[in-house]
Amino acid sequence: MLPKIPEEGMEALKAALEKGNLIEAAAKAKEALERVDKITLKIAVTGEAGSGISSFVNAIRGIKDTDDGAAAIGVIETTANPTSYPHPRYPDVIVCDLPGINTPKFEPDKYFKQVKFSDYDFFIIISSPRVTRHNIHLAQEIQKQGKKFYFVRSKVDVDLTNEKGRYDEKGILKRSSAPVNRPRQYRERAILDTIREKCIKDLEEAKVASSRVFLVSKWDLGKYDFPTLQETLVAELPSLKRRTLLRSLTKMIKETLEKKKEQLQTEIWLKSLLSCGVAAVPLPGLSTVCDVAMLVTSLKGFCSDFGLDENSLTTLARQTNKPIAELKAVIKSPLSEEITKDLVMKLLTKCAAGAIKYSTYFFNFVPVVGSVVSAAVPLPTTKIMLQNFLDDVAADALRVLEVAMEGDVSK
Ligand SMILES: Nc1nc2c(ncn2[C@@H]2O[C@H](COP(=O)(O)OP(=O)(O)O)[C@@H](O)[C@H]2O)c(=O)[nH]1
Ligand SMILES: [Mg+2]
Repeated sequence: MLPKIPEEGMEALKAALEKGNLIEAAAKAKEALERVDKITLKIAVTGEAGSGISSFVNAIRGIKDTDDGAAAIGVIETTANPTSYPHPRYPDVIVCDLPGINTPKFEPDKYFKQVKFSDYDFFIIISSPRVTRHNIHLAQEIQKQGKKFYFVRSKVDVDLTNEKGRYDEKGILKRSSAPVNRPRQYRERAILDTIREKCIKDLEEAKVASSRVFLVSKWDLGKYDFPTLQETLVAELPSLKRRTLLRSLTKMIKETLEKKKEQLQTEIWLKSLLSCGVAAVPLPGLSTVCDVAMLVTSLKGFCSDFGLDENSLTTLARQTNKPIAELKAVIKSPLSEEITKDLVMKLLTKCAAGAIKYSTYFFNFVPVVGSVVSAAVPLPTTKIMLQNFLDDVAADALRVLEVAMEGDVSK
């Protein structure tokens, strides 16, 4: 299910991949990335219940809690199910009000499955008054999925009011509440900085430091970090969308290549049988040279099935404006041109050791093939070699395309 990729050109991309045409595939992928403005971004607002998730959803949409269509607020009226709201100014952005992670219906260990975290592209974690283990758990899960989040410390008005209570009308610290590290003079900025630093430190300690922390009060959206947060979000939206699109695209490419690999896998048995001479020449030993020649052809075939040859790479490098070395750097298997009889012999020797156990199993069950036992290259070895090679070229093709699409993320 890939709802975020604009449909145009997707069939062409799949067809190019099926043909092993990396050049066309990369071009189609680039075209898809250029349609970035058409993709919808789903932003999930999450956190512990009661920390102000729904209030934040209303705030970011620029509406009052009492307006029609506002998310329900309150200690009792907790959000029961994830609810989506379109962003009033950016219709391709959907803001989702998620239930709190610690509500009875949504237990922490099942939360991620229940609210389908994988469906969202970007997260905002609301936290107050302190960073809890649930907050950390949320951040870690988001990071695990390779997605980004902002950390919002809500209700800072409450903190400021509480702190203010420790100072007199002139802003001087009252004697009764004078622990060591409180400044004598009331200073709002210092209090806010302390809160922010504490959040950052807690997140860093939990190894989720890539986040940004914003201090917010729903009662004063023009103050603290809410304006900056809005600006940051708007500024980062295009690159967030690009990242999302690239992720979906890579997933789709991977699935298509995987399917292609599965199809080719069905041919492996046949190819190994043929190369061992069972189907072609029932004279073991005689066809050793022919066998290897045939394997050379098979491996070259896999390379061209996945577009891994000098010509394709040269064109791809030119088309994507990347040095060919950069594309080659991610390729682990030999290119079509590098496949020789010598290389095949080397690969077979490498696989032979691994095939011993398997061959015992195989020959017990398929006695008819027993006649090739004396052949220079036993059947399981051939099969394993072909299988390994196929796995490698499929993985190489994916990596090459990833490199080819790379530069488009940072734009
Ligand atoms: N003082 C203050 N109260 C807030 C703030 N954000 C939310 N609240 C209150 O916290 C309670 C829970 O808010 P709600 O948005 O429903 O939290 P949710 O359960 O996380 O969705 C409500 O009474 C809100 O008015 C804030 O920034 N400052
Ligand atoms: Mg709520």
